[in-house]
Amino acid sequence: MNKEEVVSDTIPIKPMRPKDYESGVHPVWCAGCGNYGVLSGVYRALAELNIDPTNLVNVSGIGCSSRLPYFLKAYKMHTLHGRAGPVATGVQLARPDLDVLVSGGDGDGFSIGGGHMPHLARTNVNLTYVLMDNHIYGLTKGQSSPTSRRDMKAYTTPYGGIEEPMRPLLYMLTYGATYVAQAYSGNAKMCAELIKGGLEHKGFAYIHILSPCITFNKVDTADYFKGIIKDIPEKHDISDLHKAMHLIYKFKDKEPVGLLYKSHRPTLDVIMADLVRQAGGSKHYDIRKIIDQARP
Ligand SMILES: Cc1ncc(C[n+]2csc(CCOP(=O)(O)OP(=O)(O)O)c2C)c(N)n1
Ligand code: SF4
Repeated sequence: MNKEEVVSDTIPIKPMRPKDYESGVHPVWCAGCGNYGVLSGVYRALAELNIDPTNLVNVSGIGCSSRLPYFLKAYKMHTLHGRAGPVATGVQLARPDLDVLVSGGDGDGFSIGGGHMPHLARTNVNLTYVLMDNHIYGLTKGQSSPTSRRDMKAYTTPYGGIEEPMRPLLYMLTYGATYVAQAYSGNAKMCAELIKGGLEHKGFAYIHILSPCITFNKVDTADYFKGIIKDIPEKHDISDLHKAMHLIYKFKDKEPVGLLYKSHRPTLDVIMADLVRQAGGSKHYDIRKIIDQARP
């Protein structure tokens, strides 16, 4: 559907408050789960931008974190494990006028969904991806994930893991994401600020949120996460990709929190619209011209 064909509601909405984005469905997360801070950050970011819930689509995969859309007043899709990104890409291309938010976990995004991540970033699809990283598979009761530390003993790795954790921020920078940020879920204000920036950004915005699973990850606790985070210095140049990567290495065992990188290039929907224009595409296009190409 072309943007012109979309009948959009242009009536200004009343000033929204964070609680106006509550869906009425009570969160099913364990008391003390880090994801509450992320949800609160999402509510606040949306309120600050006064986003109309009828113009918002929240797509998730599978996992505890992927339950987030149920708690949010928006159009929503709870899809398949690892597939939120591609489904959200379809939503964004079909309706570029909507705000598209993806939410999911570390296993969802970087294990089963890991094949999609590079292409979300490199195509610069205009959506905001909030990934809740608890260094474990929560919903399936505590198996190690691609971000688990090697020595963590877990459900299927009782003697510790056999491989090193991956580095999500470095991956996303390498894949070409145009907005890369990290926060800790205990700081809902920072979550809100970075999610807001992601929603405002035209392009693929990736927000990595360290979010403790108090029930199954007894190693990477809230205190552990609090101890490893370190603010990105104010003087950091967010437009310099090399400096963003360098900062991650410079911080060594610390995790940088704040906005790491931001740049601009055409988004997938804009490139696709240009392609349609170049090809003379229109909904009135004579389909026989295409079929005739196959004439013997
Ligand atoms: C195709 C498929 N494989 C496996 C599962 C089982 N499964 C459900 S949730 C999940 C992982 C959850 O971990 P994560 O994505 O890190 O989210 P969390 O629950 O920790 O928020 C898995 C493997 C599934 N639902 N579908
Ligand atoms: S199992 Fe872990 S991630 Fe899932 S709701 Fe409970 S604390 Fe949160």
